[in-house]
Amino acid sequence: MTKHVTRPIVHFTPPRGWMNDPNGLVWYAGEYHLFYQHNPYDLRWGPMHWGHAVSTDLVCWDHLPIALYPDERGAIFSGSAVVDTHNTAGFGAHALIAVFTLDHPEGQSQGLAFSTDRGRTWEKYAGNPVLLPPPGYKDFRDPKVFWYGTEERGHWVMVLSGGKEILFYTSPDLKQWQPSGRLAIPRPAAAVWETPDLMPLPVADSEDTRWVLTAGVTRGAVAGGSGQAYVIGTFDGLTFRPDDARPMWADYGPDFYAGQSWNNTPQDRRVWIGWMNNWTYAERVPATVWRGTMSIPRALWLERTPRGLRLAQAPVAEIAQHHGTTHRVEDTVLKPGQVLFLGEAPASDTRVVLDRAGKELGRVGLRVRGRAGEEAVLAVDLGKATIMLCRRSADATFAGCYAATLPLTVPPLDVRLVVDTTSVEVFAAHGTVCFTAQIFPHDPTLAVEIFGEGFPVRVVQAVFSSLTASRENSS
Ligand code: DQQ
Repeated sequence: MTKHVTRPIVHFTPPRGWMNDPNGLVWYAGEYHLFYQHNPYDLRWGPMHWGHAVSTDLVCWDHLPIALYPDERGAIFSGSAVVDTHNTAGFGAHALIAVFTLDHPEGQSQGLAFSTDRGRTWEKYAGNPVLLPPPGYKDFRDPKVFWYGTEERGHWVMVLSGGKEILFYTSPDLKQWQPSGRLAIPRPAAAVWETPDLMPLPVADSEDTRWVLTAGVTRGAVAGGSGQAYVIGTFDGLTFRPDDARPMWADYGPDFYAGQSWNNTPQDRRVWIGWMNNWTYAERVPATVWRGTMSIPRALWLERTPRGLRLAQAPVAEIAQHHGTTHRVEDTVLKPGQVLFLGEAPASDTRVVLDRAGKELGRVGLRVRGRAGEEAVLAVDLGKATIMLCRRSADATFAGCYAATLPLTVPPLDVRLVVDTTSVEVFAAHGTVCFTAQIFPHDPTLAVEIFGEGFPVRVVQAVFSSLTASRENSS
């Protein structure tokens, strides 16, 4: 018997069929475009198409017809999209151009498609493929393309996966590409890199900007299976040089993969989104009509910490427009064993600031509780500055504990928790430690509460807001 699955309220899901990686993220003429790896015929991965949706606020999405279908050159694997403001490619000024991998039994190559009607219809470039792999490269996929330089003077940059390496190319017109660098980042045994992205990010409380290279690793990630890594460094328009080649984890939970950021966003705001899943079990996640959910879109920046620079993330500010009932608690001391109920809803956004209540540092946690006893528990040891998310489930596939060390001096500690019917996303310590995990409660009404252990803890502030349904996601 197939279990009923409730659609998330503020997270993107496809109308039907299978979805994996986000693709072609670009803002144009007031709309955020979200394309995605899509098999419309099945609830499993298969012949890859690009599904398509648009949004004006990154939370409410309107589904559009499938943008790209497989053809004789191959299935349409992951890639990106740009606005060709100055018509460098010759498809028209301000054309939207998608750059994607053509996956064919004979090999992987890169192709183009363009749209001159705000992304409503797409035409594949007759000269595809535009880029073939160097000899010996079987993995050659997931091109992230962006414009480097000033609006008048610059070039296109492509960063893509070469399996064990990240490869860099440049182009004047998106059609002719020259290799400009390659980088081997240490990776778990037998894993390959996928879906890289490269972006400048501001350092909080400074005028500084650093470049960050992100990529997914297919196996052996911090929470097991696939996961999302990053390195910080410099980029000269040709190639990226890491400060320290050892990758760090963008998310310590099991369910954030193939993260990609939007091109061309107003005010250069950097926002990314990930596929909220793990290749270890993605095809076994409970499903009826559709399978696959995106993370909440997240703003990105860098934080200086005693352990060095760290990637920081927060749900996009637009999520606040979807706050419903709000419950606020100010300055309360939580005794050991005490539970502070904050609220109950299928979807919620909780912000908490915790501090010491005396000399001794207690343990404190946030519990997400389903009505049939399911739990996801975030536990923080303020003394050891460690944090752990545990999800319990009747199905061992979706159960486990995931841990991290907080890079900032705590307390005080800030935690943000976004819950949405089948998922929990945690943003702790100024967003420097994130956890994303799917959960599968029988009843999607989920309570959020704070509990203390060991010694008293001060809840400086706790604000719980239910999240209200968006137009299409709730249908
Ligand atoms: N998914 C795509 C590939 C990519 C992988 C195929 C990552 O392009 O490398 O669906 O999840």
